[in-house]
Amino acid sequence: MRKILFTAIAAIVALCADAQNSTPAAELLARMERIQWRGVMMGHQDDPMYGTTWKYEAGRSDVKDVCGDYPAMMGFDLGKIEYGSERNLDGVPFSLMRDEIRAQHERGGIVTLSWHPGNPATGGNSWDAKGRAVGKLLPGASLASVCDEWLGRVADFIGSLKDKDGRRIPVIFRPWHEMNGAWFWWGCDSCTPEEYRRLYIHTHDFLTARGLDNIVWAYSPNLSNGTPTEESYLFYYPGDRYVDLLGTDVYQQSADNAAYRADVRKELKVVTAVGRSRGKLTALTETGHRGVPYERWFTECLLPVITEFPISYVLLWRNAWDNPEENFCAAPDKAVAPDFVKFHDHPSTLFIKDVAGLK
Ligand code: BMA
Repeated sequence: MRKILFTAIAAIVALCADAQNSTPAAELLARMERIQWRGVMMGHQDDPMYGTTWKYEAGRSDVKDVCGDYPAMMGFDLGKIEYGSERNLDGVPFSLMRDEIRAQHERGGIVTLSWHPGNPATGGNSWDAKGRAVGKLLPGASLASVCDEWLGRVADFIGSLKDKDGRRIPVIFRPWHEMNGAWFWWGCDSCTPEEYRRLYIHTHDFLTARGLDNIVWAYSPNLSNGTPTEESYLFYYPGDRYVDLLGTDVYQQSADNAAYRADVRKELKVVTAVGRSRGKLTALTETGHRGVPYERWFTECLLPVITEFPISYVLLWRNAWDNPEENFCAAPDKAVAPDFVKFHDHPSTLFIKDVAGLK
């Protein structure tokens, strides 16, 4: 009798778990929660696309060239998809992006997407903060149809991400990032917090109404001015219904390594506290020191701060092939390469070989 009861309970528990995890997004979230117990996943923007000395070579990666392992996370950017362009704002073909997302998924890794769209009010790029575009994009406003056309193109792309069995590949989508800074047209000088939240919610509801069940939603402000509080961190927060993962973008701004560690600590302290109280995953959604001028940056600047907090992942920004100054990760020709190998070998950092088996 007892055995039958236990079997029945186990079956019900499994059914409930199945029902909860029945979408690709829910499965990814559950998987990331499990992986977080093992360490911090390392991520790199545009990793398989180009490196400091090469571009578009199948299978290549600066991270793999340095340490023999792909990053557990890869980031890609949708900028210019809104215009129906074949290549993104950095020249990456969207068809190749789709292939690389599938390859990363098949090797057991995870993908995050950012989006640097043009300014719909001025025709400029993301960094053209003029024109009060956010208010104009909202439902019923003058550019509402442009907004939905653009979101439709994002939806088409994310909807087209399928594995070999035709199942949607889950991705972390991180739209409208760094909104507390003034540099983007969706930033703090270009809209009210209320307008911002409405744009985020509209984006969420639009993609959800298109049937996309493969999106994990990320909220990711930039490093705060001064000391952040839970309240300041949540100033633009659209609400728990719309967000799955809480992040922060923090770059090293000077040669002062201690100042970088202090900046990351002050942000992650708040982000992980909010994550704990709201039951959300957390991450250092963008970081790096342009050019990585310090030879032990990975083990002395990044490692100590990311291992202090229960975050899911850290994403290093790109190693641009066409702009020698725009590089944030290791590469074989860089002085920081041996230090990156040590960072890779540390038990708390997770690369593809660490996570592939953790389903
Ligand atoms: C920025 C810079 C730009 C790039 C953009 C989108 O931070 O790296 O050069 O175009 O990200 O990748």
